[in-house]
Amino acid sequence: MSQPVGDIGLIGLAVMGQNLILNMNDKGFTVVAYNRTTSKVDAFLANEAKGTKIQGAHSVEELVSKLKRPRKIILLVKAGPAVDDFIRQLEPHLEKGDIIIDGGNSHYPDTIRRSKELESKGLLFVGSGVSGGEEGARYGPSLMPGGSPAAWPAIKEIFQATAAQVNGEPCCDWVGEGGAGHYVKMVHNGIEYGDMQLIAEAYDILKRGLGLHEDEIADIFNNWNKGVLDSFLIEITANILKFKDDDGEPLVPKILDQAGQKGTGKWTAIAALDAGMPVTLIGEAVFARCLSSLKEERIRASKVIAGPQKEAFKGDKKQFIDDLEQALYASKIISYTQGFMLMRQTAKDLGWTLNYAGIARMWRGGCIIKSVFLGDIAAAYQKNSNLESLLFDDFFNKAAHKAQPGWRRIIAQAVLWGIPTPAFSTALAFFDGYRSEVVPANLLQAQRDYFGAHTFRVVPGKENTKLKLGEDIRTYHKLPCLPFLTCYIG
Ligand code: NBP
Repeated sequence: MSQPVGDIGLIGLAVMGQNLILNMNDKGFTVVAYNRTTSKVDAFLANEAKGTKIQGAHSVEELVSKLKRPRKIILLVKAGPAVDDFIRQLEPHLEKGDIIIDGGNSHYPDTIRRSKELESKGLLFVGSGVSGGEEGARYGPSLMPGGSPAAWPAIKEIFQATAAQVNGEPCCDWVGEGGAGHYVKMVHNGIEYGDMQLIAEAYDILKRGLGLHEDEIADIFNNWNKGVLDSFLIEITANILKFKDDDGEPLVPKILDQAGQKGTGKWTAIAALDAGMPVTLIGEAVFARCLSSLKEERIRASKVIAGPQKEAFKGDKKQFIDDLEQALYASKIISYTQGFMLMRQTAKDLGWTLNYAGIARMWRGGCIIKSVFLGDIAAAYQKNSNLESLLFDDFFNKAAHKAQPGWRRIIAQAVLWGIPTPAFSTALAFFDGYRSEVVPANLLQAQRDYFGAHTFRVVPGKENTKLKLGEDIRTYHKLPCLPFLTCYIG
């Protein structure tokens, strides 16, 4: 039997799989391709892969037999049971130290489970975020691998060569243990929801507030793309707004305003609730999509619920547009602050060691949220890997301070106009809450204790408060006997 020549195998010849194989082939690796429906292997070899080094396989056994040791096999199939099915099919043909990589959009608890199961059998497992869609897969995605640490040295060369490159650095590094790769990809997707919602709100303010035409708004986005907001999403927004239908009218207003979602934003919001972290902007971005989908109800409501009387803008338009840029920038800082706080908390809870500067670098290219801004985040975590939040970093602290006046003016004006800004507003509410030494949770604690005897702690230095442990505040007010109010000194 001839010596195996395959550097890596890939299962799943849909859009992502085919493009990733072609990309890895371009980088000089010999890839062996397999798909459940094997006719797709033949079609791929006869068409897109014609004239390349790419090899085909018509069974899992044949795929494994064509790979050099340790075998590395990427699954790019529909997330869910298909991944478990393929793992079960592969296992009997693999040996200790071989590596299965799941490059699909798997939910991180599944990745944690799969890593544990395979490691207990001597195999290695990697759950890798792959971002950038079809284009990224073909020419350089952002790759976020995590799982069995022993797998990294074996896959590093292929992964880093295949990933997008920014300033000569690959948008791929080891993320961490267990489900860390898929977790970070999930947060990336959540942040993508947030960025998109912020841009949509800016568009709404310019359109309904200032009354600008799509062409004028596209010019504003093009300008913003030369400054602190320089990013893929701002760039494509300008292009989208310029796009005309056959009648010469902009296309965007003709698109039904009901946003779809595949669930990764929701996963991030749920993960934030589970971790007890205030990732409010991504949450609002998910809810805004939910609200958008209530189209018929909104149409009915628009007929019977009046907002404020619309008044033409009388201020300085140029100043307003500059303020809006700052509002978008500051809100984006808050969204990334929240996303990194979530990853930090989860890493603490699950015992992962995450490389935050590396994560920001991985997102600088090859993915939907790629931006210049991520270079500044990488620099912040490079300076201090223990940063509690980006707002403690000098650069972002100054940026948020500078943006603050315009950010407040924009939200105030939008409120007066009755234009919803859930993402802008929640970002500012978080900012104001985060920078508040005292928040009204003292009253909440008293209420909780009043009706539920939940107890509370007193402020250090106020230990001589009238109320002592086990005493009942209602006795002072001659109130009916509910569960007694208690406090303890903390
Ligand atoms: P799809 O998510 O559409 O999956 C198609 C592949 O899954 C085909 O190879 C298909 O085999 C296989 N498959 C299915 Br469907 N059910 C299966 C089953 N029960 N058992 C075995 N194989 C099964 O492909 P994709 O859009 O290329 O995405 C691949 C992965 O990458 C997904 O997890 C996706 O979420 C993720 N992802 C996609 C994008 C994107 O832009 N599309 C971006 C980032 C990540 P068949 O040919 O025999 O039906």
